[in-house]
Amino acid sequence: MTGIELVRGDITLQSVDAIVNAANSSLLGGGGVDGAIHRRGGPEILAECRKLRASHYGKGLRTGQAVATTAGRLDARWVIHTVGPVFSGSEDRSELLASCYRESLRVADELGARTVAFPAISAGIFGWPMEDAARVAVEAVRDTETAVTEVRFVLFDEPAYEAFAARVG
Ligand code: AR6
Repeated sequence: MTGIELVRGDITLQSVDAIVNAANSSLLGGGGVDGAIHRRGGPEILAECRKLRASHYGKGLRTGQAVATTAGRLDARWVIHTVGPVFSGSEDRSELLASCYRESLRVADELGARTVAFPAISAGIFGWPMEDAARVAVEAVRDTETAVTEVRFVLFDEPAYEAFAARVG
């Protein structure tokens, strides 16, 4: 069974098998968690992302999909990059957001990762309201069959932590 842990803090400081990155389809880095992961993880991560782009994702990694690289200097074995949907007020994109969690766990299973840290995907630059991002995240993890034993949501600030705590109970 998968246990859900909540931590308030910086995901780049976690010791886990895999750290999930809220990336963009270019896989070439950005702001938010993505920037922090590449900064602390070092250039090895970007080098692998570039290779993946050249070999498989010339058109970019699609929204809701996930792919793994080395974790470079982070205290983890892998970074799993996933692309969340940009929030839309007119269209329900929650299935794509749920897919980020499911696909990241599927990749984690392929790797043999047992402990996986997630940020609140799409809840920053991509504009998803935190309460709803937490609902989708927790439901998606609970609905996924996986050999991962611990999913750790790492929330950057108190409102994010509270939103997830309200869902996890
Ligand atoms: N540790 C944990 N959570 C963090 C950290 C950190 N070090 N830094 C930020 N957060 P975001 P998105 C929180 O914007 O919305 C990038 O440019 C943040 O407060 O990182 O999926 C990518 O390249 C928020 O709650 O990801 C994409 O272009 C949550 O992590 C785009 O941003 C997610 O915020 C992705 O946007």
